[in-house]
Amino acid sequence: MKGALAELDESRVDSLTTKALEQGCSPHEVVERGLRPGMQEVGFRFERGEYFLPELMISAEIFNAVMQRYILPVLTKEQSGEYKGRVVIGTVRGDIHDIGKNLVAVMLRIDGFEVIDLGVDVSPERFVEAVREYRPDIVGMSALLTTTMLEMRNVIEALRAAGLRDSVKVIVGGAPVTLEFAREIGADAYARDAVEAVTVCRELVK
Ligand code: B1M
Repeated sequence: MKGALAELDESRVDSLTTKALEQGCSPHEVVERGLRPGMQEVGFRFERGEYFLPELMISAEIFNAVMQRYILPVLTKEQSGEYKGRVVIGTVRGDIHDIGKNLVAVMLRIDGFEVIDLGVDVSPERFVEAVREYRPDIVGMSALLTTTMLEMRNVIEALRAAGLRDSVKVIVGGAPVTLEFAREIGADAYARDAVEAVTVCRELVK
């Protein structure tokens, strides 16, 4: 699946996804062991100059299509009814990567969280405004660029300056983000992937 996605071969990704699900792989395994490594490989090819922006965009389209066709229908069947809390989530300023953030939002909704998705390229001011407006339990930030992950610190600072930092828990994630970085900027939590994000958010609202 990784190879098929890296080759941008949508019909093969389709058939391998179907096969994996039929053979009992969980949607999470399909994403984390097949699709996400495929996207990483596309990224490596981009770094090596073998792929360009159009290939990155095609990989994102294939990923989203497979999610819509196969993964989401299975995931939504697993929906839990119990309300767990409210999360405001967004990709930070300067960053338009949203696939990982969307996946985290979907998994949180399925687990019973109410999710307010602010979208991409979200400024610290917009995060602050949303915390005032929605009074969430948790603020979630995603970043995929080593440059934009630094915006996470600005959001936390802006929340502090607005006197709202103690009213919410902050969770951060995204490919370049680490637990050490999360600690350094004063976030409450970090998650490596969407499933871990759900487990961590459950802990944060306890
Ligand atoms: Co971009 N891009 N991209 N890109 N892109 C990366 C991130 C890159 C690593 C590729 C590479 O060079 N190897 C590289 C960043 C390098 C760096 O900063 N060190 C890069 C670059 C350079 C760029 C541009 C600058 C390229 C250019 O214009 N020259 C540009 C930047 C645009 C911008 O944001 N301002 C750009 C643009 C794009 C597209 C728009 C074409 C497209 C995104 C489309 C979209 O998102 N709608 C794109 C893509 C597709 C990628 C790669 C190939 C794939 C990203 C992805 O969707 N992965 C990516 C390579 C890579 O990831 N290694 C790359 C799949 C997804 C499921 O994983 O997002 O990691 P991920 O999410 C995971 C976890 O990280 C975690 O859970 C998710 C699910 O498991 N997670 C959280 C994410 N958010 C979380 C939040 C949480 C908790 C967990 O709590 C709140």
